[in-house]
Amino acid sequence: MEEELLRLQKAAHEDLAALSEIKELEPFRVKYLGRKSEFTSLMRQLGSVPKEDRPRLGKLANEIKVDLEEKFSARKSELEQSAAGPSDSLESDLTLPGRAIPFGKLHPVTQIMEEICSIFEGMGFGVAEGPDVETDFYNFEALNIPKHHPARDMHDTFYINESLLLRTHTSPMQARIMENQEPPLRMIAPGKVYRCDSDITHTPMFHQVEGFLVDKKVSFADLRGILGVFISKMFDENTAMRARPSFFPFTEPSAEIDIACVMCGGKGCRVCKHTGWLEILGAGMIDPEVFKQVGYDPEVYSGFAFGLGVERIAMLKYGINDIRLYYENDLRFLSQF
Ligand code: 2NM
Repeated sequence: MEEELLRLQKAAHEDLAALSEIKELEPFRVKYLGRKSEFTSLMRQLGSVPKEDRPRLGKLANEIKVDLEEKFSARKSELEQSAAGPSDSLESDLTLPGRAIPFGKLHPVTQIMEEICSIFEGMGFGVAEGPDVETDFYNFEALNIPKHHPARDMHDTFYINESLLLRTHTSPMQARIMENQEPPLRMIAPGKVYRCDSDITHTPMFHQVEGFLVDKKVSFADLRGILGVFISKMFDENTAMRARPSFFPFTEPSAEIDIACVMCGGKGCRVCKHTGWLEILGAGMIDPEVFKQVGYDPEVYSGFAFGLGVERIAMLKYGINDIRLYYENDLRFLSQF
């Protein structure tokens, strides 16, 4: 009896390993596990074996039955899996095109800011960033804008308390640099600035790049030279520029720099309000009062400084007419640049 059982188990293992198609599964089941199988009839004969052998043989027969059932169902799922084939499971269809990974990109304001900085770096300027929260002293006092000076009204300042505020320009950083370093110096200060103002050409936060150059015998011609190179690299190479007299508390004389309108080339259009010119930055020769504040001798040193609004330059370059578009986070707008 025991030999019979083990022989049957061995034969079943061999048959099972040889199975190669789903349709062979059922005949195998009938042959080895069905009601009329040799195995079932051996089980029936258990009743007639000597009483002392019955428990041992019964246990063995059961173990073999469980073993065959397990191996049968494992083989069954193997065959079903391979019959399903790769085209039914998307993950392994190697002919499908890959899924594209969308790339992010820099904000248009960041792109223009980096372009401006790299043009000035190309002319030997260093780059320094300062704190957004400034003291009244560096934002105003050191730049020749004392308390109650009417120029403070121009800035629409966000105050934090009596002596702290959100910087209204990045020039406080330049005052800090002049306090700590001796000329010759040429630096730019890029960054966020804040003014309480909001319409289609103003947002309460915007970006500026301000720069300055200090040495012996620096003149207004140097200012025109450096800014002329900047304009020809930032816009078309032959873009015309002009300087108009203006006023800033920290420069004397002061000027507003215009370029020939990028839309009409100077003929006059809606963008330039039919003047043919666009204002792109403010500049001037640093006021001797600023030099005194930072401890430079205005008899020995002179220098020029300038400031430009990054959003405005990006608007002119890309033909954008509403500054608020930059800050609505609409990817349909942002992904165009
Ligand atoms: C402007 C216009 C004119 C300016 C002045 C200075 C400093 F700190 F050197 F005095 N930095 N930037 C300046 C001069 C800024 O923005 C329209």
